[in-house]
Amino acid sequence: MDEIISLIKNKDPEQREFHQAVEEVIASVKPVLERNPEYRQHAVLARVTEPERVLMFRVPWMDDDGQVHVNRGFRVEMNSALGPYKGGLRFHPSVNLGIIKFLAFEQVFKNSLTTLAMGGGKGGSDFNPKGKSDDEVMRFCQSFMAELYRHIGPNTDVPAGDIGVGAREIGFLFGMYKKLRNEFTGVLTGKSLDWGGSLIRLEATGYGTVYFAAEMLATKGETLEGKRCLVSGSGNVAQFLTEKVLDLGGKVLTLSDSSGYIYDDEGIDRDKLAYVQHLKNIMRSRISEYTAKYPNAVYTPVDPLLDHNPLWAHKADCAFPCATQNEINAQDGQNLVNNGVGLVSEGANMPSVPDAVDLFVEHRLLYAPGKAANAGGVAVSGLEMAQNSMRLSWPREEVDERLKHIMKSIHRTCVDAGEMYNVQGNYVAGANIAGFVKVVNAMLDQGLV
Ligand code: NDP
Ligand code: 2IT
Repeated sequence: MDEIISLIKNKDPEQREFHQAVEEVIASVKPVLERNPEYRQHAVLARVTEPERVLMFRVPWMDDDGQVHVNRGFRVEMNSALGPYKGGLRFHPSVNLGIIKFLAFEQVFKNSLTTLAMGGGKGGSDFNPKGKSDDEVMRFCQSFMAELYRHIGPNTDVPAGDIGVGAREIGFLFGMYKKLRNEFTGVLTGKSLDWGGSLIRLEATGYGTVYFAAEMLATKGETLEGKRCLVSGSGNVAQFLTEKVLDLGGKVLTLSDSSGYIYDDEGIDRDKLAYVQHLKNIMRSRISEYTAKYPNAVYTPVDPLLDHNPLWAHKADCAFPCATQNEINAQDGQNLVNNGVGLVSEGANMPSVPDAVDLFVEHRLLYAPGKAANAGGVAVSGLEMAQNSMRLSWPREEVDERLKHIMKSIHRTCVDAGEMYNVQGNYVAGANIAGFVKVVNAMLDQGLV
């Protein structure tokens, strides 16, 4: 196992996030490899950590002043043992191959946990949609799809949204795919409801992360009622997570963006959440504007010199990181533990650094890693694919019931895998083991391909 990790590091030394994701999974599945010596002969670790295909392409586009720009596009088709490659597209200036590979790797095991037939992939670009006009975003999306369309399809690879890719971008991408292929198919998920989208997809990641938290609390005979919650981010996942925490009687104290965070001791209620949605989704403005309307709340800008994020240093019961990878560092993890936070459910992908994860496990927090807790988003994408195949759309209640059922089943699967390998209560090990075993067994069934 050490050999595989050093091989991966030597091959692509700059891909730190990918190394981090691989190291966590390998540490968890050690007992599985020891119990199943045939896995070694079949080199399952080497195979599962090498993408089936990596696409990297030039994306030229023209801004509103006629100036040409060039961005880099990516799609990592990581593993198709369980179904077509499935996973989101991220548009953010920080995007590089290492980040897309880590996200694609995580996606493989996440999708495996959903119970649906989906392989894993991820893509995106270092394009920054912030401050761009709708026309500029459209031209960028069209150029991106002018290359991507030849690699994807409803039975091959089905992208969706992630950071910086929402309904607007999915619309532009879908339109271009349809034009180039002359085909109206379910090649993307997260589509608008009028033309093939699924009810609840918009809400699914946030709702699912809270459903998973509720399942963990239930193992202790507790609920979210009255719990004080810290939430980071203010995008798609954070917004609908907040809504579901409110539905279940909890109180959300914080929201953030990459510039800073707001703390509202009275709690962010439904009216305040509607205002946040207006600010972020319609005005495309900053979370700092919250205090203009609600002056009792406090806005704190990000201080890059500080060794911790003060958002995670408030007294609370639960924490829901919903912004980005490695947003909870070791000091933040320690602050959460010191302040008596008993539950961390990750809406974002890999938001906690390994030292923070170790602290959560050591202190026996109810800690759900992203690949289990945030799987509701891709699960409802899977349900969108199913509805598209049938050319039907299910009512809201039905999709929500299926989502709840899937989150319950992921929770049970993690608990069972933990028990089978003597790591009771460790959802990281449980999720990695269960996700991994299903994928590698499918790979072995399908021969050396
Ligand atoms: P959005 O683009 O809707 O929102 C992202 C939020 O996170 C914004 O508030 C953004 O602030 C903040 N953010 C992004 N990058 C950074 C950064 N480097 N530092 C601090 N804050 C940052 O994305 P989503 O809500 O869809 O995604 C949030 C997380 O959830 C991601 O980790 C994503 O991978 C994960 N996820 C998303 C799913 C989905 O269905 N959408 C499914 C499963 C996981 P700002 O506006 O300043 O950039
Ligand atoms: O990280 C994720 O699971 C997503 N961004 C959603 C992927 C999807 O295909 O819906």
